[in-house]
Amino acid sequence: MSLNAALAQRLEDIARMMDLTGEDTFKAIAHSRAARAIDALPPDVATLDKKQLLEIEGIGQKIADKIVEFVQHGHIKEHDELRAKVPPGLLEMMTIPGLGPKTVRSIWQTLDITTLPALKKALDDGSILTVPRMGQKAADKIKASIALTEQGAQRMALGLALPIAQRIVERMKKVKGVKEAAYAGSLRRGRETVGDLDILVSTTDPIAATKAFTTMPGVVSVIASGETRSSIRLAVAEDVGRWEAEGQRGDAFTGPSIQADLRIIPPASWGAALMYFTGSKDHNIRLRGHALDQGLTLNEYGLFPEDKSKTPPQDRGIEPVASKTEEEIYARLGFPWIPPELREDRGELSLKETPRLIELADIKCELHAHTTASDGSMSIEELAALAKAHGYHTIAVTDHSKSSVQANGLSVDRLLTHVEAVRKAAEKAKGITILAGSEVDILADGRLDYEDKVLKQLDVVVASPHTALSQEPEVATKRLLAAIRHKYVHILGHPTGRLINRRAGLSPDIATLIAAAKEHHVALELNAHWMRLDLRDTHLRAAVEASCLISINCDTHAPGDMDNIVYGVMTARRGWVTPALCINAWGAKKLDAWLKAKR
Ligand code: DGT
Ligand code: CA
Ligand code: CA
Ligand code: ZN
Repeated sequence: MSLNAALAQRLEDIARMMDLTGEDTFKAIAHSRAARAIDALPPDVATLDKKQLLEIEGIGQKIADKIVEFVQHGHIKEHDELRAKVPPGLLEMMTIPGLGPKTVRSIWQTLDITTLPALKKALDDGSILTVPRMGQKAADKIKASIALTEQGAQRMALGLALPIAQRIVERMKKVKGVKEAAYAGSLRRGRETVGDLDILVSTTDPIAATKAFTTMPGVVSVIASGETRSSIRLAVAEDVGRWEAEGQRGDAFTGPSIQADLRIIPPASWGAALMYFTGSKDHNIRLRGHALDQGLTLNEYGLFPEDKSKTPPQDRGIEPVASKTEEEIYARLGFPWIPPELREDRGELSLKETPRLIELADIKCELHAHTTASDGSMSIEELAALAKAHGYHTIAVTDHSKSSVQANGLSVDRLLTHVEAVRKAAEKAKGITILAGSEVDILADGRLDYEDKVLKQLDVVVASPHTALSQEPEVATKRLLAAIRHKYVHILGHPTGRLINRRAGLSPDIATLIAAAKEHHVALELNAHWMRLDLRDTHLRAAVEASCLISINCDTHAPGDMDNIVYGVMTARRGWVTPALCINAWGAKKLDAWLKAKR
């Protein structure tokens, strides 16, 4: 961890411990703000003197003294004192979303609970209900949140795992003797979260490959290291550049990590191994059943004649009938090549040919994006330039509506001024269509955040739920139905509002929403941000079955956000989405006609 990161963590800990000990809220907030300032600081704090520290916004006299103390002595006295007062388990409890300092403090003081396991016990035996202002509903919410967090600790989001796996594969490809390297497993199938990374390598020098794998920067422990199989745990940080440096410094790493398995594959069985380790297990089992029906046996070495021997065929020198590529193995079994995203035993082996699923290159517009008018970081022109650089024909400017106060949502007056600015920019822009729209809040009761006469003036309306995300399912269904039936709504944005591993979101009756969306020519969004992926794969599959329109959007706030489209496309493919049903894959004319049909 860099000095800045360590200091930021220390200040944040102080803030949270102040909250827990019931100290002045403003003091706690000041420490939190300083922590963020330090974390975002490009230069190393050790290179700054006190005067320079005071010039940083968010750092005052007292905190500057603590920073100097930390740089000189490696610790902060106040931090040590607070640590003596506050049991460390309380900080862990506060990492559970929805468990704020007030609640944790109150649980601590009433029941003397200082660890997460003790809290879970109190939730199970009901003693939690003796805590002031703690009702059954609140207790249930905490319980669900703990379950979600624990699950999240085990499975990593696709958007974090994919770049790590790509880096490993690139690295392995450069190792002496390596012929092929690829990631397999749930990651290749594009699942929204992955349990571990499965890396396959075919090489003439297994020892070099194993060594390169187990000594890679970021390795925090080597679980196993053998001739054909190794397992490591890798440190994980979103900032991959820094991650590399950390591993090299050999710091004892206590942050999040992920397991990665390496399997060394004989070149002749590459296709069979890739297929086997891509899974899913259920797909493999189904496929093996089909092989057996044809008098064949399939394993990670190839497709062989079945001869009922106890010793595996490859160990008896028997030649496979297919093994080199996935295509030839599927073909020999009478199937078209099945894209990895479909390999979940959800009917994919009934396909007569490889379906033409949506691809990255099909995406030609972004219909949900924010500018500096609300909570985005780009101007209208910058956003349009970015979309153009992605090769898009259209970008929709859809800033937040007035109820989204934290997101700096637009009042009607501000919206109308903004629409004018968008139309001006659209007139000047070359080679890209800029649409004036809004991401309008769907209020808790299903009403929209702007009146009809305002919405009618917009080229595109994305209606999304942002608040009251723990509504009962029936209430949520009614709420979202109202938005779908609204005559000016084009797209239902991130319909459930879930955040992967963090927030369950709404649980509406999806079949009802799909039927209504189809009837009212509304597109259901697949929000491509890897934290959202909302709607999820199974929902999309149901929408596709009903020929309901889908819109894959990045919900762009900052320049890098448009790159999240890869996760959206992977998820869409898992839902069997075709270009015909995805409005972002349509040409400009067809899209324009569809949008105008609602005006
Ligand atoms: P994950 O890691 O939980 O996100 O899911 P996967 O699918 O990556 O599962 P993993 O890492 O345990 O195994 C990778 C693939 O290897 C899996 O998708 C299918 C194959 N595989 C593993 N164990 C078995 C097994 O016992 N039987 C069969 N048929 N295939 C297996
Ligand atoms: Ca895996
Ligand atoms: Ca694995
Ligand atoms: Zn939104």
